[in-house]
Amino acid sequence: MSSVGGIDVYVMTMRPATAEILPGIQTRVLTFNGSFPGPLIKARRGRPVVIHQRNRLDVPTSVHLHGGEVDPQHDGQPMATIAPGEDRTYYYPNAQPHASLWYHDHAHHLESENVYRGLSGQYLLTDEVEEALPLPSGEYDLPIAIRDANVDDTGLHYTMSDRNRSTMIANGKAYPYVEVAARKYRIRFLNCSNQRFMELGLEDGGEMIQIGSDGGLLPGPHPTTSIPLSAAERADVVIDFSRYPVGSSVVLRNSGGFGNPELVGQVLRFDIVRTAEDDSSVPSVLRELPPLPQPTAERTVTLRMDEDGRPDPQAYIDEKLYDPDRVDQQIRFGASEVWTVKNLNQIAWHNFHMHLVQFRVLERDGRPPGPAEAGLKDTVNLRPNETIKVQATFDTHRGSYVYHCHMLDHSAMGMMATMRIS
Ligand SMILES: [Cu+2]
Repeated sequence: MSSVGGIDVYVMTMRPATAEILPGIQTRVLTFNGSFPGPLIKARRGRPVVIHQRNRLDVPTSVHLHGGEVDPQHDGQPMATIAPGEDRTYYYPNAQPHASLWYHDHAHHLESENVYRGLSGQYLLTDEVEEALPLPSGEYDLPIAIRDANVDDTGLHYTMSDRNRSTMIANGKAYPYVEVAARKYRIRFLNCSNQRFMELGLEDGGEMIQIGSDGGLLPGPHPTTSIPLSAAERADVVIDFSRYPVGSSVVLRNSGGFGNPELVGQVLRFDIVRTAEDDSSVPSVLRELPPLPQPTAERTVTLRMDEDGRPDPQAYIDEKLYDPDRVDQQIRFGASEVWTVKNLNQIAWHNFHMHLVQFRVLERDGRPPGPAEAGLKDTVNLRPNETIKVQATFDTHRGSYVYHCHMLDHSAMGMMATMRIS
């Protein structure tokens, strides 16, 4: 990274590399700068980031900053691809409040496989609101990206909607041991799976304090023993390891999604290896969210995929396959809209992600959302037959953006649409 005139400039090369996902076995993956997952980027509000992306893979790519408020030409749209051998420069203004963002491939029909093979990384945007709080920071602020994969000593195997992605991978390693001090840590969980729903918890049922979600800090801390995370969602939690003796361990478990619990149930092991000073704390008020404006429009969106066992299932928004040449929603710049989103499937889970905006969850099946969904969100989970209401305000950028299911196997099957803000 170099800094030029108040802008942080990065050069990233997307290229094949090998990673030691399973101990002692080199697996071919797709990377940013040879790193699996991609390099962590730290950004600060008011300080733009420019990333020169060089595509040295043999497939087209498009790099999307998930949760970022950016101009359409820098949003990494499905059709705005970087051909193999070509470069593209992305400009991220970082004008929005702090948030735990991530970047990943979004090339049309290829995003599912490209992300699966490794094209994703975390991007932590901070601001003065967050920095003023006494939360654990520096080496005690730990980003952990979790995903599943079908991987063995012959490689990383991709097939659409594979139910055999039974190896859990945290920060690029299967079941790693993470050394921690006996004190509080802030952990930024990202579910970067293609489609796995996760339910994360400590094996001893120990408390975690959720302090943030997709769009930054929650209004107040939420003590819990279980963190549900659908694909692309983030949870920011504080875990106090001082309750464990030095020399002991605690396993982070997953109880969500398909597969043999003996395999998909274990994510990583925290090894408590030393004591450390701790002057951090979790305040009872974390941030103040702006009041919701009076809505100016209401829309309904339906999600459905073929689930009758046909050989080549497709997935739809409002019963239509994604067509990059079609505008599905026309939105007035400045509007604040309530979107009712319904999962029409009886078996399949989905989730709902809008580019450009951090929205608020108003209702889940007619009830107010739980404390974990009380902050700013860009992705929400939808169980079969579930309906959610969200409110989004479109007052930052004009142009066309997509919204889609973030189970990337589903978006690649067509569950994506376009909104135009003008
Ligand atoms: Cu879906």
